[in-house]
Amino acid sequence: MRRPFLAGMIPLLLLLATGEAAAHAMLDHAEPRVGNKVATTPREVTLWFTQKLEAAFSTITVTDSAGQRVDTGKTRVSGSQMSVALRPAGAGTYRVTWRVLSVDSHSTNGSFTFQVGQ
Ligand SMILES: [Cu+2]
Repeated sequence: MRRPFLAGMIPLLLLLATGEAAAHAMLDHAEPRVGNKVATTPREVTLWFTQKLEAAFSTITVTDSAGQRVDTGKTRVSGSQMSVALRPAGAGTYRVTWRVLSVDSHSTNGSFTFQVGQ
């Protein structure tokens, strides 16, 4: 009986050991992809996180090469995913800045860029 019990404990201990680092909502991936180049301005930017988000305190802002806001200001949150629509804008480097509050009440933030153009 002893061996199966220990074997069962190991994944649990690993989970507990890494739980602290994995506890916050971090950016998992994005569309457009982080650092990627797309031909035309996307209609919206969507971010996926490692944890569910609190809608009231989670926002995305997107600025163009001139630093002007190009997002509509209405971030939509659904589970661990959030998106914001973009106004039509030209070629250049876009910066996506995000701030989220995860359901465990920790806030995290970050930013990345993507390119629009041929
Ligand atoms: Cu956390």
